[in-house]
Amino acid sequence: MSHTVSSGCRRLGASGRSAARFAIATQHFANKIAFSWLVALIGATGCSAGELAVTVVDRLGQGVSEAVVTVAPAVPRAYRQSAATAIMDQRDLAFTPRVLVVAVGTSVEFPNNDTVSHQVYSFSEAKHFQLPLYKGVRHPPITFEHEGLVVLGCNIHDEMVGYIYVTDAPFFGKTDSGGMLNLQELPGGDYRISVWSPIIADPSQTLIHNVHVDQHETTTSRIQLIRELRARPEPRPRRTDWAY
Ligand SMILES: [Cu+2]
Repeated sequence: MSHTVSSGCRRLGASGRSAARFAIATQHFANKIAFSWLVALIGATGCSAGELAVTVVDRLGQGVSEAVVTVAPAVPRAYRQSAATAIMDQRDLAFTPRVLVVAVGTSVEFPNNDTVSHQVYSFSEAKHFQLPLYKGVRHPPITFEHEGLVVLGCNIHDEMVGYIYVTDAPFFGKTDSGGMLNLQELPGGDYRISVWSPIIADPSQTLIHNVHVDQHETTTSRIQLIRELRARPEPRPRRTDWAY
């Protein structure tokens, strides 16, 4: 992994404020990037924050897409997260998106826009729930109050698997098709980057990297995996405690 810092201060001003609002709005739709209200406030004050560009590459240097990247201050500090909503749809006998990353406290809808009924469940420690067989009639959203990985299954279609990564980190998102994620408006300081994906096989301790973000700068961090990607995603936990 390497870190570099480029010079130059991107003027935030009005465009920065719209970017922050846009980022908050995208949380509702694509869950690409999340910002706390605090960070939005800092963005509104002008050029006082830095950017962090993270790239996740495999052993051959190819970008790894749809990897979850979370960035938290090395020294924990309080961030007030906004109450957010997100969507984990079901289409063509699959969860869409396959991987969703949300802040602790986010409510997630499971609308089922498929042509068949699904019975979605999770047995993960971070959240146990089950949505009785449904199609058309929506269940109320499920709120994820605890940090951790929630692995989704469907009781009808065993091949369906999806992941909700619930984080209390103030900055997070998923890498794009080139393995890149840009996070904006980070207050300067030391941060801890964590990476997760159902197809990444590296031990979790090697997927944590420390980085220093300077105000007014763009810091880049390239994280190269040491193991080959999994051919199949990590399996979901066995249904050992079916209690519904
Ligand atoms: Cu199903």
